[in-house]
Amino acid sequence: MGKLNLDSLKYQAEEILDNHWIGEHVKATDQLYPHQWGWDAGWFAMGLSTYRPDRARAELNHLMDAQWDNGLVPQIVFNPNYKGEYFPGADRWDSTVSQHSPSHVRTSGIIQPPVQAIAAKKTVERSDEKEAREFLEAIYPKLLRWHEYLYVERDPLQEYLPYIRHPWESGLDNSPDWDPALENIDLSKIDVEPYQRKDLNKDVPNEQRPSDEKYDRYIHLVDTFRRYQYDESAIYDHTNFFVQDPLFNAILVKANQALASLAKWLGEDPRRPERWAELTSLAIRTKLWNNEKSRFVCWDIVANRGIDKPSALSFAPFLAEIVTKVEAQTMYESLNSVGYCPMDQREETCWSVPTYNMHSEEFDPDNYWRGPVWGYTNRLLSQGLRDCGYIDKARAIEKDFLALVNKYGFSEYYDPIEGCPLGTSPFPTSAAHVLDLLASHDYQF
Ligand code: 9WN
Repeated sequence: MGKLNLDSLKYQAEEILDNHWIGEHVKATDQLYPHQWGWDAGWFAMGLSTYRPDRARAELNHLMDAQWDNGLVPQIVFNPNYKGEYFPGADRWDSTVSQHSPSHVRTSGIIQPPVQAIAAKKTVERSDEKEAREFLEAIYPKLLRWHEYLYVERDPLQEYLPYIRHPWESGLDNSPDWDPALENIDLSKIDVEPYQRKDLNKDVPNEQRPSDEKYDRYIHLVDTFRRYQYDESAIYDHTNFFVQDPLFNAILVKANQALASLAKWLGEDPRRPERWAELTSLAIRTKLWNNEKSRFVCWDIVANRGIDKPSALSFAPFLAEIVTKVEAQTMYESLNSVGYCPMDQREETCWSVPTYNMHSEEFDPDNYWRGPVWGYTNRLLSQGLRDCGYIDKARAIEKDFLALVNKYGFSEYYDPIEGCPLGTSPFPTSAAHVLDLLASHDYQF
């Protein structure tokens, strides 16, 4: 591996975010995703806060301004200037059918992992005190409402494990984790209303994107949510994709902890988010740990069974230090094994962390979330490993991501064997990951 010029990476990353800044927020990408995305907005704020905290605050404010009055923070806030460029767009979602959606802006009717409180905490820490306070006083109640929505509307079993009801809500759209639960939808009995994908034949080869068969299921879910006017209990009665995801919930634990410390900073009572964090940690450990396989799994609520897949997502509970020392060591050994590119298998024969075990049948090095290395998962896992004391492994994962970016540019994802860039490029979220990483640690590579 050539020497890493970290100053140059930082400069390039800032330039990408600046070039995608459209006045109020970062455009997720020029062609493929020309709107504001919920969890990307959080990651952008983490990156922006390292050099333009004013923009980090604006990014989060723009997203939270599109919050629904039941607390939902949308996966997409549509920009009317790019109407027709993304599918499913504002018309297909038609958020106006919900009594809860905002009237000044159009959004999708699903969510993404709740990273925003974590981003708000970093933004506050990197802002001047006066601006931080003004920002936080306005955004704190919205963040609290957002978490409350998850516990009230998304947890009908009252287990403190909010569900996702669409694979896009995980952020890891077509991970094999969702395949069994998507099978609950019997396509032979459904006429999906006609649609035309907008992600194909663009700047990304079609084989790197999810299949048409997956899209039929994704769009069927969207159409059903709209038909039931985004009423959560009607959706629960009439659809059958409901999954408790360890990654989503580990992020929620971390976000609750961030919210609790923001509450203290403001002089508010931190006990609600603290309690949520404790109860969700406990629920992940009790319900989602598969003792036989020694790993965390997703839970399919409809089939009432665990979905046991060897994906990067199964290591997520590192993130919130949910594991015991013994479980942590078992998970570490698995994460540092040949299926996920161990530390001693170097240089450049593989790159960590593949999003799916490379020795599994369903592994695909080039297809989206079915194998490639992504910044989001690298960032989350390395943070979790650091928190659990696995510093060398965390640094190896961070170094791999920085080296991939250094060698191939700021791509959306990368082939874990060849290392080559995949998806769209430049990808501003990868730039944000790099900036936050460089601001968080001192590296001597
Ligand atoms: C659907 C914006 C988003 C990311 C997701 C990533 C991809 C969208 C799509 O792009 O998903 O949300 O159309 O494929 O999977 O993680 O937030 O960058």
